[in-house]
Amino acid sequence: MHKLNPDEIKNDFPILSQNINGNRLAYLDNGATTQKPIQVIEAIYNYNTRSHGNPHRGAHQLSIRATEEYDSAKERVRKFINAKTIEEIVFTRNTTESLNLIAQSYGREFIKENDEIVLAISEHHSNILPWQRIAKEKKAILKYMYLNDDGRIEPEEIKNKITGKTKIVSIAHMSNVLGTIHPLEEIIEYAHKMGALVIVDGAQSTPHIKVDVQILDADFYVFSGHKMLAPMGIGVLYGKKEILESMPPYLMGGDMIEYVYEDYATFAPLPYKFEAGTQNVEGAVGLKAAIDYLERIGMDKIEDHEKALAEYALDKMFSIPYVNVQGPKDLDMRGGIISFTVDDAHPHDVSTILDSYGVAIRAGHHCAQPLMRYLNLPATSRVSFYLYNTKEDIDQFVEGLKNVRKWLGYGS
Ligand code: C6P
Repeated sequence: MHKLNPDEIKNDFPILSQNINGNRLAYLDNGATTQKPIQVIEAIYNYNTRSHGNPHRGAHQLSIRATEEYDSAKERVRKFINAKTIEEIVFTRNTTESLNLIAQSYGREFIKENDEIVLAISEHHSNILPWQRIAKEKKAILKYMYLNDDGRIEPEEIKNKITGKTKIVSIAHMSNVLGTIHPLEEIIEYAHKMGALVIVDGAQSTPHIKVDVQILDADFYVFSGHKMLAPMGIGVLYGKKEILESMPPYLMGGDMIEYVYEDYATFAPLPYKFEAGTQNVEGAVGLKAAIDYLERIGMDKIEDHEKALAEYALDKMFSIPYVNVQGPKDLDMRGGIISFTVDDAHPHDVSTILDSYGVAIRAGHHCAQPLMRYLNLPATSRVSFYLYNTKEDIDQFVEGLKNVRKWLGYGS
């Protein structure tokens, strides 16, 4: 199997060819959002110049074309994650909306007093706040699986926290802070044995590793288009058909109904029951083009490439005495996200200094304050890789990193 060629791939991304602060741009903030290849930009342009209309609502050609584009994007997503039918694919705005939909629909309907909801302490706020709200409303109990010193969940922790009272386990496939890939197979198997449903936040995994929802057997799997080369404003909620069917609608409005009477309504079949209001067709078109692009390169190659970049970066970072890398040491347990701190330097300063070297990274609490508190850190700096990143990007980052303490007035 040939490796992917990131230099060739980079040519497809116009934004990456510019200089920032007099330096070539090394874009290492892919955990926050990714850039778009010309193929995605052109697909959106073509849609807007040939096919734009309100889908499912007109008999005229543009409405029909918009409907076809929207539905074919849904089929493309179904195939990408190997869902059984498009009834299991709901388009949302993003991961956040997908998680809120599940909590507000499934949670409101089925969670009862003293039921337990289990999360990992490493969750993004989007996978904590919706559950805090439901737990408070229903007098349910929120429990967390904690991490070991290596940033991983131990098998005993899974068995200690998931019990016969657990109704929901909601966990990220990959942590957006530590890059940890959580042991989903074990968690899902055990949770199902205990009678709980499992929701997987795939915001940081779907763009980078092959996901097969049938093999995984998660009950829900959610992700955002903008972290996988597509535009902002389009996200996905996968749910098993029989579970989605048992859930009430989340938002009420146009296109999610069957019949509306003065004081009651019946609802459209799946997946439209969960898609109230005018849909983001150009987002769906962009997502389809993004999936075409990723699959043309090959998800296996993308994963291998990012692992190689992580290994290359970690090697260099471990050799700098004042750089402290967070998360698993073992490459098999992590993806292409590396959080770190620099002695005597605030992560925001690290990020600002690196920006002057043309290196884009993220710093802060990464919308994971409970994890930061658990790690006893106010914030971290974070690099996150994608298919277009090169060893040259990492060399540029490491070069800047070695200068951070000098900028702040320390000798080295
Ligand atoms: N994390 C980051 O820089 P939205 O904003 O809905 O597309 O994604 C929310 C979200 C949910 N779960 C995980 C694991 C995530 O990483 C994110 C987004 C970005 O880490 C922005 S805070």
